Amino acid sequence: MEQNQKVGILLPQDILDGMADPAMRRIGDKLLKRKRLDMEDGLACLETTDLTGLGQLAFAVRKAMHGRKAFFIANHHLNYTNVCQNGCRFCAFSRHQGMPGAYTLSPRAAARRIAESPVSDLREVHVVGGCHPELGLDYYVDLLRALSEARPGVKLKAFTAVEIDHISKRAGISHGTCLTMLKEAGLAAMPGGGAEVFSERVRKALFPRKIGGRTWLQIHGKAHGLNINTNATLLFGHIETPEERVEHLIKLRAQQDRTGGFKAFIPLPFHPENTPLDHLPGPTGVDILKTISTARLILDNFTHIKAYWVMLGKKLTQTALHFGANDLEGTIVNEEIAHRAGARTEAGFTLRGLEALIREAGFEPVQRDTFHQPLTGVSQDEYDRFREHAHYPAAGQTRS
Ligand code: V47
Ligand code: SF4
Repeated sequence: MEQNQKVGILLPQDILDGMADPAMRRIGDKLLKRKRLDMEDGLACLETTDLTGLGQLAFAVRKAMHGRKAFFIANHHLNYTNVCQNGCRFCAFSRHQGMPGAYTLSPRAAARRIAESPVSDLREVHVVGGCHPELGLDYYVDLLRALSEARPGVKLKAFTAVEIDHISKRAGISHGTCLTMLKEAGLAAMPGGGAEVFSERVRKALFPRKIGGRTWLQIHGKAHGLNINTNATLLFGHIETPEERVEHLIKLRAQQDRTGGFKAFIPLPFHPENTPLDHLPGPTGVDILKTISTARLILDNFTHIKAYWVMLGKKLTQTALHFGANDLEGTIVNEEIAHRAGARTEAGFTLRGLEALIREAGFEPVQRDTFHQPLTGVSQDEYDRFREHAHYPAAGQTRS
């Protein structure tokens, strides 16, 4: 489906008439008329007590776009360093240089890890790390080159806009030059992390050393101009208000109208453990589902909404497929960021495990590539041949 193309949805009038919340009926009417939702609609979605009504609306949109397909990818998450100078208050992953537990992988060690990845048919490496105060442009170029050589043909979805800004500043070059050089070294796409919430109030309180929303959006726009597809995220369920959440979604939608290169949106529920915000409870399951549905409805120009199983857990991920999500991210292998902050999910899933998760939820699994193209030629027989257990064993913490 083309970006910026609003889909016609099927919502029988009796279903709309039966919805308990008049706001959900009004929004359903707008969707049928292909009208764009606004701040008031977004707030009504987040604040409704009619979770099933909201879910029906989001499911109708998801069904019109993707039928019962649910996408996933054979990928490996690699965090090359946890050393970071930003000290965001919601982060349990980063360490200051020299602190116990701080690590930085050499490009060779990172490449070895990917060469030895247990994912049988690896398609993508998701590469992110902290803003290291000493690594130079050469390190990032060498890292991408080493990873490309480790598993030729595998696509590198690398570096958030926060890292791009950091690398550019340290090298004294523009974002555009930095992205061009990294693209030449093998960067195929960019992940959506680092967006947090585009609210200056929240930024000042929780992550004052990180780039603001305007710069984050500019960098993604620049990447889109260079034919680098990117993703977008929202970190929610901490101190942000419902207005700030909806404003974030509306800003992403406006950027997508301008530059069109976003592939997927991933809502990230805040995990408080081991962070300075561990007194906060994190969002409830209902809030997570509402946020996924609201994103599906507001982001009419985003094709894919990911239910990130690492942060949602298996059961809520399966439910999220009924509330607007159509993608699960991937096999991942060894997730660190959410697990340091208390995620109780497995570190990774096998292809078979993801496929089973999707089927159990009543959907049709479709393996995809980094650019969200469905892969053909991966038959049920091939999955069966892998004969893997559903999860990878928890990886050790050894670093070089
Ligand atoms: O940038 C950090 C967030 C992001 C916490 O683009 C936290 O395909 C919750 O962006 N609780 C990393 N969230 C994850 C991410 C991502 C994951 C999967 C796929 C893609 C994609 C992107 O996680 C960080 C930050 O925004 N984060 N700490 C925490 N305590
Ligand atoms: Fe650093 Fe990212 Fe953690 Fe912020 S969220 S402290 S930028 S690693």
